[in-house]
This record gives sequence, C-alpha cells and structure tokens, in this order.
Amino acid sequence: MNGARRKFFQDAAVFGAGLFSLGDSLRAETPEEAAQSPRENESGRHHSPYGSRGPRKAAAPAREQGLPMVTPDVADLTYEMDAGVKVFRLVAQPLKKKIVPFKTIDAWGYNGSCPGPTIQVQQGDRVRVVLENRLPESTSMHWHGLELPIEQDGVPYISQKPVAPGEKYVYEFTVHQEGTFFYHAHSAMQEMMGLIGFFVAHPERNFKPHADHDYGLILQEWAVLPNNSVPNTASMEFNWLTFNGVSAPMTTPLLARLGSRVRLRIVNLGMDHHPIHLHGHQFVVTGTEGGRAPESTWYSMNTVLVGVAQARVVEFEAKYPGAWMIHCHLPHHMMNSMMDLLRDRQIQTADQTEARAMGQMESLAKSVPFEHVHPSPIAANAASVRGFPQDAFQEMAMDEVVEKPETYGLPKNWSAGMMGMMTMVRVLPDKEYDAIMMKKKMANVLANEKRDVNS
Ligand SMILES: [Cu+2]
Repeated sequence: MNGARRKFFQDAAVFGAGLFSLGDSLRAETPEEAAQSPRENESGRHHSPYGSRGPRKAAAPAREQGLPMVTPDVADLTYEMDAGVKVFRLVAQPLKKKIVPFKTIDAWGYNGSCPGPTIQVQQGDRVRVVLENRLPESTSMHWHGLELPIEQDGVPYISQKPVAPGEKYVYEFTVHQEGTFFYHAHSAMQEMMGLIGFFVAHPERNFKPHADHDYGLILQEWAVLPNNSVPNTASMEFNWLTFNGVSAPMTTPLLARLGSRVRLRIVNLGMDHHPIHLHGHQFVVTGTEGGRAPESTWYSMNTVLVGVAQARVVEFEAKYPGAWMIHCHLPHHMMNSMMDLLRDRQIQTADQTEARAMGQMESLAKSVPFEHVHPSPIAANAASVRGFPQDAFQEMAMDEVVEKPETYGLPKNWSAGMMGMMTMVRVLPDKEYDAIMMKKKMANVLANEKRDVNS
C-alpha cells in the first residue's frame, strides 16, 4: 500500500464507517487515479474512454494508455466495440442549457449536452460515429483537424449529402494522428448554436514530461438579448461567454495537486479570439490543433491567444498553492450580462449618476431569483461620483448556489469575483486535495444511491 493510498483510507475513516459499506468500486482507486478518471455522465456512472472492459486487449502492446482528459462540466462519450472498431453515437438536438444560475438558454447540442460529450480515442484507433439528426434542419459533422478520407470530411454537398432531420449518418475512419481536435456541425449558424465537442486522440507513446492532470476547455460565446432565451446567431456582439457551456461562477474549478504538472487544452469555436490568461504561474504551449509541438518551440508565457478554430495545449508546473484564475482577458469577456436582468426595464439615461439609473442597476441586481450579496463596500458619496457604478452591483456573491465539492474551502464570497469566461485552477497541498477528492466520491456515491432508489 503506497503512501497516497494509505492517506486515502485515513481520510476515508474521517467520514465514518458508512463509507466502507459503499462497495469495492469506491476503494478501487487512489485519489490520484480518481483525479485522472474521466468525468461521469449524467447518470453518475464512470465511463472510461477505454470502455468498461478496459483497454482493448487486441491492441498492439507497444501502445501506452494515456491519461484521460477531464472536461469540467461536460461528460465523456462512451463507446461500444464492434469487431475492433470503437463505435460512438451522437444525437444532434435542441436542448435547454443553464449557463449561470439565473440564465437558461435554448441551445443546440449533442446527447443532451452543450458542448457535446467529449470523445477520447487513441492514436491508431478505428472509429465509427453514428450521427442522428433530431434538429429541425439538415446537418453534418466535420472532424476538425483530422486527416481522413474526403468522404468523411462532413461538408454538405462537397463530401456528402446533408443529413436530413430524422436521418442517421455513419462516419468511419482511422485516427493516425495524436492531438486535440474537435467535432462540429459544418454550418456556421449551427456552430454558433453550440454544435461542437472535443475529439481527443491520445498518443501511442506518452509524452514527456509526464502530465499529472489533463483538462479541456471549449470557448463559446452567445448573443442572448434580455427577455430572450434563443441565441442570436446573426449577432456580431456577444453578452454571454462560456467555458464548457457555463459562465463563472458556475464553471467547475480545476483541481491540481501541489507540485504536479497540469496540461490544459483549449479550443475555440466562436466569433472572437480569446487571450486566455493564467494567474501566478508560467506555462508553455506544448501543442496546437495540429498536434504536439517540438520542445524547442516552447517558451514561457502566461497568456495564450486562442484564435477561432484553433486549439492550444499548455502545460505548467502547479508550484504555488492557491486558487489561480484562468480566464479570457478581454474585459467584456470577464463579465456576465447584467443587462439581461433588466427584463422590461431599460436604463433610460446616459447619465449613470442619475438616481433613477442607479436605482435600476441596483434593483435589477436584486431581481435575481436566489440569495446573493454585493460584498464590496461602496463609498458614502458614491452617487455623486461620475462613472459610478461600474462593478459595484455586478459582483454578486452566490457561493451556496454554485457550491460543489470542487469549491469546498474557497474563501467566503469567492463567487463575487468570478464572471464570464473564467474558471480557476486550485493548486492544493495533499491534505486539501485528498479531502476534496473524498467529497467528490461521496457526492457520486450519494448520486448513485439516489439513482438506484429511483430506478
Ligand atoms: Cu474572450
């Protein structure tokens, strides 16, 4: 029994003997292994990208099993094996997507998820994807960055007939590359409705240096006017910015053990390029949408511009404990749309110091349907200062509303500082890291029990 494993059992004991009635599945993993497990789907079951039967035994023994990527707030897509082919199923469909606690939009996605569930395969795999179209219009699927036969490229009329509503279409190809790719509908407006997902191909041989954590973020932007729930895909301006389909503070923090090496893959499918900034650490770009970048090209930075249709893979040593922001640095992309709360009201004057305008700002902030606070103090003479308010009523702390194991232990009102295209990497010493992993396990167990009771 190694140290981490022993530690796990010590922590487990703190949670009481009841834990040990939970079965072998809970005990099967060390926290480290759990951290490397792919996220669970809605039903709470684990789904390895290598399938429930483990890595394919028939595969060439030279292939090394990679560390699965975790896509916070998005599940992995499971597959079935059919004569050596990994078979995935994607259903394109309209769905409701809650992007923050006070905003749900009518997006389009796959399998009830927007962005769609993450596909993870290994270099060399033969892959089949059965696409079913439950959209009200024709669609097709493009495999962005993959080198495959033209018949599989997913461009309507050029390489295939459009997939009509109610129809299925089968794509099949061999993945000879490694890298961070994505799948998306090859129709501009459908892309802007959310029809995108990760397609990650793990290398046959693991890269060096070894990464301890592997996370993925999909950048999207939405134009949803007040009183509306349908994104305006014709807009050139965007008021909602999301990582993996949610805006901060709903984004689930990334967890990293202090001293570990973190890989972060970022892909962008919107109308803007996003400078993604990491606090407190330096990273190197180790890959692009074309695959691994040679080490001779790596140099230190802390902001990487992720252009439209690009993928950037960065890696860093999680050296310093703390909750470190990861966010787009465009100022308007670090905000949620307070204007959305205006509903039928509008600020009727350009003079923001006017009492009525301020009153409206304040009252719209109060109109959200959950408990929150504006924790920052305001000067007694604030109303007489030109330019006020700026962020005063925007920063709404809603810690309880967005609470989850990954937010455990954050300072009070942490959520007031989190908006828009923003998340954080929590670099945690062993004790805190293990405690949160334990909380995650407990939450999963409870969810599974609830499901079993209901079924
Ligand atoms: Cu941005």
